[in-house]
Amino acid sequence: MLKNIKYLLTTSDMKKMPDDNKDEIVICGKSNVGKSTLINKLGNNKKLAKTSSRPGKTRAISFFDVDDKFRLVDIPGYGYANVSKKQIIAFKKMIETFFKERRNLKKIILLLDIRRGLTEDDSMMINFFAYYDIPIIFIATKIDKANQSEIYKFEKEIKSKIKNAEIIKYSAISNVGLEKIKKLF
Ligand SMILES: Nc1nc2c(ncn2[C@@H]2O[C@H](COP(=O)(O)OP(=O)(O)O)[C@@H](O)[C@H]2O)c(=O)[nH]1
Ligand SMILES: [Mg+2]
Repeated sequence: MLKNIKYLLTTSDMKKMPDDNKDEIVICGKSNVGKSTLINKLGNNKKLAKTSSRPGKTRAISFFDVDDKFRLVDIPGYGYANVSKKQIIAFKKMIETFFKERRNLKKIILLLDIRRGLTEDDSMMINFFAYYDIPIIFIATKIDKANQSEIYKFEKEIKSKIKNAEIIKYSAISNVGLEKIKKLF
């Protein structure tokens, strides 16, 4: 069970990232899906990771120390509101390099908005992680905003695409699923 989460640094430069053998668990997903909110919840600190109601603001990779044992990594969302083509290409390149070269990387937690289901970008990321043989755990966020039939449809869609997918249904409002998420660490 994780206790103390500390913000370390934010960078897009591989050379500036922590240089040790600690494991890293990446939290990723589309912009606005709830990544920063989840990190804040896990660390019990509202200011830990910046949350924003305006999507697409985070543009570098943030590292958080957990109990001096491992790190959580907040990867910018792959939704591209209000950015130039040049910025998108640079961003994609940075993300790709990170997943290809980062030896500390052990697990991916992919957040999906339960009302949106899998987007093309999500599918692309899933194929990419599968290619590099990185295990993925799915968290369906914002279930407070979905009704039973939307939840059913979402689970059916994921399970039809990914065999034996582990899906945790979560809400940062009601805290449903939070205990299950904490047990992943
Ligand atoms: N209703 C609801 N809103 C959420 C939930 N999680 C995050 N949000 C809101 O969604 C917006 C984006 O969250 P943020 O954590 O910044 O997303 P990020 O871009 O993935 O880091 C913020 O306004 C959050 O308050 C949730 O489980 N339920
Ligand atoms: Mg964020």
